[in-house]
Amino acid sequence: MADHTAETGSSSAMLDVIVVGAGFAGVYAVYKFRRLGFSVRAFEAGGDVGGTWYWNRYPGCRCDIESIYYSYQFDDDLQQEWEWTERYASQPEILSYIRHVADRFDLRRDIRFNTRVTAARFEAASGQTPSHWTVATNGGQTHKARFCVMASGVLSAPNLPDIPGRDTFAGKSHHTGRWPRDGVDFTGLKVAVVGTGSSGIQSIPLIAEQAERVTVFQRTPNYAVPASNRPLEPHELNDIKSRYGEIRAASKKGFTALPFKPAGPSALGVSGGEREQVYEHWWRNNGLAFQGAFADLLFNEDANLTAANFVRNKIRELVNNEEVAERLTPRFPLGCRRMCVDTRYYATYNRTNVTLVDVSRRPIDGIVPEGVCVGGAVHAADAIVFATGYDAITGALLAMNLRGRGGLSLRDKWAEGPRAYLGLAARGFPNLFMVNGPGSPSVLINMVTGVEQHIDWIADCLAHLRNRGLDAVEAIAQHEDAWAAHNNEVAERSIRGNCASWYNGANIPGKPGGFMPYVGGFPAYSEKCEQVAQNGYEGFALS
Ligand code: NA7
Repeated sequence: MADHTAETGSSSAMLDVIVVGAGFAGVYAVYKFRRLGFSVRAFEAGGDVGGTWYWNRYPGCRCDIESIYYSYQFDDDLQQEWEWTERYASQPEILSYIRHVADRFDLRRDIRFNTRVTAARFEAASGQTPSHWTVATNGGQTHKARFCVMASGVLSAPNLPDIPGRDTFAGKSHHTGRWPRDGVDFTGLKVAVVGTGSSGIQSIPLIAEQAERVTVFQRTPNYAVPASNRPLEPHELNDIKSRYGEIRAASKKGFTALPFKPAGPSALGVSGGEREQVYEHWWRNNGLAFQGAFADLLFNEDANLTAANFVRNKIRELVNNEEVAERLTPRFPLGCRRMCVDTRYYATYNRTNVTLVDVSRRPIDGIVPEGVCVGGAVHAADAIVFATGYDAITGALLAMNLRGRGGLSLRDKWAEGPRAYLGLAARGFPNLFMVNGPGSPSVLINMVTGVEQHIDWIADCLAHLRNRGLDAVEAIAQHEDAWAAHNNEVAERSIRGNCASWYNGANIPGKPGGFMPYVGGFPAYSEKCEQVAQNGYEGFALS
């Protein structure tokens, strides 16, 4: 399907809402705001809807949340008519789904594609002009809207490490998050893969099947559990559809907005044999939810160790070469960095055309025309895959040069680390909302459910302002601080707060620290948001 053309011409008309991004969040935002009678326009840097699923076309790219959950629930006809074909949907299928949603609700007419927002500035009310945002796009155009909704994605600003000589490489190199539309043929090539996070773990087995040789450069090994992907049988899908309401309701009660219930409150409260049985069952069946097999796995180090050791043993069983197995074995607590789901990842290291190079102690020295240098030795490569991740959660927001009240830049406000009340709004930035901003559960939960909750909350807030003839909404400092303190406190209670990871910005040199996503779980978070709304938007100044 052809991409859409870019935005042309500035607009002097004052819109109600500008939405930045047309991934799952932006697409739903356009639908929702339009439905409530707000004038809305979205700007999207990509050539079509999809966000993450538009850009990430690397081999093996697949969602790590099951399709039947990783989908919208706002329209029952939509969820009844869409037929997921696999337990975990592949990137092409998710992209088709979101395109279908855009077609079905005729959303594209309010989205400008190939249009990147380069700056946005808040203008206080003056005379007859209400307070508003002026938004600049890459063609030099400007647009005005009373409200801005940043649906710009949390894993959308790629991290391409500054490795000396990167631009001298003679072959082609690709970041997994900017994969060519027509794919890449690795047949007969020597391929270097840098990075063993989710994108590396998903792509390495498929690249290894095609390429002549694959050399994987691993700085930190990660825990991966089997996805156990398979086709969804029609009878399963029909059963799900007949109970969708019930399934969605149960999901909203789940800590991660998924309907999994732990096998017990504590991994330490059952016998060793019973625990192994539970782990074996969850390992075989539940993918990412493995880390919730017992309720205390992410809160108690001793409990966590039992699950970590279970996976470590699995790695030793799956990888024939003991030394390679050791290198692939993570030493940090399970779940403290984003866990991965895999399909034949560990077994791929049993192939004779795959080599694992440990760059944890001795980093990559540089890239030369012929390949990748480590410890003075050149590992020959015809192509490099950078599976090196993202400037997560804040990267896309900070790239937009946002300026709030009095010209305050978001970068300055967040110089010591990001803070946003409920992860939705930052003091000094009136009428600007973030979807999945720092301080919201975002990447720790089923993101589609999180996105719907955020957009619904923002839409209700705008309707509240409209009904009362109000002009502006802004987070109050004391509430923003209290939320940041609460966020830190729950992160400290959790195992997740204990590692260097992209959750706390450690993957980006110079990025200020602090655990960004809210660890308190979806039910507690959504209840808090509801309470805030019911109390007349407590913690926000309305004017
Ligand atoms: P991740 O999970 O951030 O993984 C990036 C990987 O790249 C990780 O293994 C990094 O090692 C590695 N990396 C980054 N820079 C370098 C350099 N300079 N040298 C060697 N290795 C490097 O990104 P993904 O795209 O895999 O996954 C992102 C999320 O998308 C994922 O969690 C899912 O939610 C979907 P490090 O760990 O920093 O030592």
